[in-house]
Amino acid sequence: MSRIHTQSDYRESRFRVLHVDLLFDLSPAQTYVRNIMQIRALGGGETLRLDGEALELLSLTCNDQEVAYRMVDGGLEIEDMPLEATLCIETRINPEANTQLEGLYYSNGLYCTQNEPEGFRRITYFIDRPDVMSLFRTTIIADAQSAPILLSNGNLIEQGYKEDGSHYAIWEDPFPKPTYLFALVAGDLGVLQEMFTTMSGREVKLGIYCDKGNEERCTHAMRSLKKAMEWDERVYGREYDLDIYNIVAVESFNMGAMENKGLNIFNAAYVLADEERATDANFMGIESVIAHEYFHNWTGNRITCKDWFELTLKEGLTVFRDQCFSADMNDAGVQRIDDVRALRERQFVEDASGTAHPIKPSEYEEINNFYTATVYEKGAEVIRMLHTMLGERRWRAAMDLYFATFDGQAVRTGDFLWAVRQGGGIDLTQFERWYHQMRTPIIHAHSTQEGERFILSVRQEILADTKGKAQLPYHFPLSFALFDAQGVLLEPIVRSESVQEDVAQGFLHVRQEVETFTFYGVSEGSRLSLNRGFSAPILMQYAQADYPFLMRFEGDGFARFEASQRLAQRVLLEDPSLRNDYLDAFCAVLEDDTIPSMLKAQLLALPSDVALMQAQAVVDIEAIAGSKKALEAAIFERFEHTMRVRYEKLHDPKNSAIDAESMGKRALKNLLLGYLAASRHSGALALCSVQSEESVSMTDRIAALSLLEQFAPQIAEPFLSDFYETYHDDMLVMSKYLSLIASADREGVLERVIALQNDPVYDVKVPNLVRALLGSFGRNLRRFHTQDGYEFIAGRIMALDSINPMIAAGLSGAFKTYARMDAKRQVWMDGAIAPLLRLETLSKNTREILEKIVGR
Ligand code: HT7
Ligand code: ZN
Repeated sequence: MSRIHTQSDYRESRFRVLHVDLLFDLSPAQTYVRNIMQIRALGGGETLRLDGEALELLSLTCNDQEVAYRMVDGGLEIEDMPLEATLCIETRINPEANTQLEGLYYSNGLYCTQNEPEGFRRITYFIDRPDVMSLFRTTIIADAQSAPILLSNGNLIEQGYKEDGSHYAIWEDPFPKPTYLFALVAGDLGVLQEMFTTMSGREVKLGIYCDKGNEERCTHAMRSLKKAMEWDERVYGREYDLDIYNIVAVESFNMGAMENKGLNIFNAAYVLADEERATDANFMGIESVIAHEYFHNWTGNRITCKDWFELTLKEGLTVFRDQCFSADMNDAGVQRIDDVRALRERQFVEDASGTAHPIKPSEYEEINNFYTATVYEKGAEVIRMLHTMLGERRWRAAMDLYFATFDGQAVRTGDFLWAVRQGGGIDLTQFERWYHQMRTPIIHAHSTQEGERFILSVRQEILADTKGKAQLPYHFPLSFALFDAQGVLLEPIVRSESVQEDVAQGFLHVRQEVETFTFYGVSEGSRLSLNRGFSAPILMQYAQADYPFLMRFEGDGFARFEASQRLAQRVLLEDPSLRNDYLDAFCAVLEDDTIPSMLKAQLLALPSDVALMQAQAVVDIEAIAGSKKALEAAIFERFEHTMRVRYEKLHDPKNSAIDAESMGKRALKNLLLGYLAASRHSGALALCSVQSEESVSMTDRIAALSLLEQFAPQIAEPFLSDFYETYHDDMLVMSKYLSLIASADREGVLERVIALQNDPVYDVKVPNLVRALLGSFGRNLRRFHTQDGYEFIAGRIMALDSINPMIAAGLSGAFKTYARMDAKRQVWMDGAIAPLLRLETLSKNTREILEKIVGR
């Protein structure tokens, strides 16, 4: 039976589990688990409740005696517990039948675990919550032939063979940890091993395990891991703490990766890469996810969450850390553009929907549904605002204090904010609203010039929450720059009613619902740039912004990108007469050879469909598609020749290197190729064919194939068949293939997607393939948003729900735009979703998401 969990439910556990001795005798359908726990009660005679799910209980003893217990919903209870007890519980589980991929599962010949947030209760009876931390010792027994590699957390202390052909390994983790960080892997794996010397001179053995034969494809991940380890030492003074750091790449995994102590488990998509089969985006993604999981060792593992309402404590902070790492490793401006784009496309959509929630949710039915863009990405933006307001030096002082004070504990965001207040010397009373309120604030700015005075007024429009409750204005840093008419940056003096101690750092503190700032010494004709670097997660409405000017003169990469997107958006949705202004600015950027290619590719791209959908009160799909087509045609008409010449210059078919320059050139070249191909002219399509044939880089080939599939399906066909023939054995490349087909805006996509479900490369039990085929179709603007599209996806959600509810709930997110669709499409969506909601057996994962979307 499901129920709503609220923050006020929290009661400290009356029991500590000091030590756990686990023994696994692995077999695909019948794994035996023995769990011996040393339990200390805070008071005598109390009832111990242990969580348990999908377990076959074989025996239970307390201090070597049979003990009475009661089976309850979701676990069992033992009354009258002594102060000290050794509980021994034997259970049997079926890893092979575990298609929901939580707990211990067996897939593709590999035993593997996923325990965050509540998977451990599917392995054995336990107090399965993040604030109960124990020392783990784990013995794994398995068939030596089929599972020569046996891994768990911590250090390997013993291994050996048994007479029956099995072997065993004993692992011991010296750090107390909650159950969600427990991990076990067993199978026949290859490994790439290297050493890392920490800042204090300790040697750490790094291992990346993968399917045999793929070891070479782990080198980028290994390089990324070492860079992350070095970065955390240099930037945060954090050193790794065990002698071993292992990563395992698995094919069937619900999420991107998992930070289990000393034994990270990764979706293979975030580990394996080589220049032939991975795209540039894959390489970047690997660097970032490897770093993210590594950074969790301090922000998540050493200091963890008191309960799951605190998820953003570890996730928001760790995303912020991985974003800063990626910015340091690559072009910081481009990184920021990518991060903000991802935030807007996922989190802003969520915040505008029925599933909106604060970064620290106040209630949940299924915690798995709260690993969201809001908790992660908006959570990171909240941390970034703190970082901006403190500056680098005070931020580091605050973080040092956080680590020193809470190491080894399960804490709350309140504890973290205490360290920020103390270390940073800042009042966060109003700022804390970012943790408890939802919806994206809309900031209306208006400016006037009076002689040398430039007056800016800012009004916060704060929307009500999903229950209609009014919410309050925020405190946030608003970065700005003023340029004179020639584009020279000014250094004006600012005055306002509120204290503005950080103007010299380039930002204003906005606190009131309405605030006015006066800038002195500003010459006539100056232009203001607001929310530079996206200093706050807001929707900025500043009608007077001079976007063509900012596209030319802004030095901040994000603000420049924003100007180009906003100008294009105005042309596309509001005022087609601005088209020439946009084309002139486009021309200036296209021909400016001082702009690095990667940034140029961003500046010349049109806003995505999702971005445009968000800008409309009621989504008008035909208008978006139609106006985009028209602007693409205008770009082609005016720049065909230049784009072609530049394409030829940038095209370097035998180069698949992943240095910044090569990746930048590919990004720009493929963007230009997109504009050329959209014309459907035979010359442009021929470029795509040639590129798909001669390029050695997967980025180039996928780009060319996607364009052919979209604009000339008959030409695409033989190339796609060839691609399929070459890579049909590679799940990661086949994911790209499925996604390419399901994303194309062409006739017959739905039929192709339906047919591909029966293709031998597709497997409904492999989440990557489901996301690639069905998830991509759910994001296909013109093809998904039809009655047939809705019904198809709803039907797939129903089928998936009994196999893997997390993946079914994830796919349900395709309907998140429900509240802003036109009446006709809302009726279609209602019709598609209704049978799901009528289904009594529907998982609480999927039900919670769909009910919120339709506003039940
Ligand atoms: N903490 C891990 C992610 C994770 C997750 C994601 C979605 C749904 C359920 C989940 N359980 C665990 C990886 C990370 O954030 O680093
Ligand atoms: Zn994380």
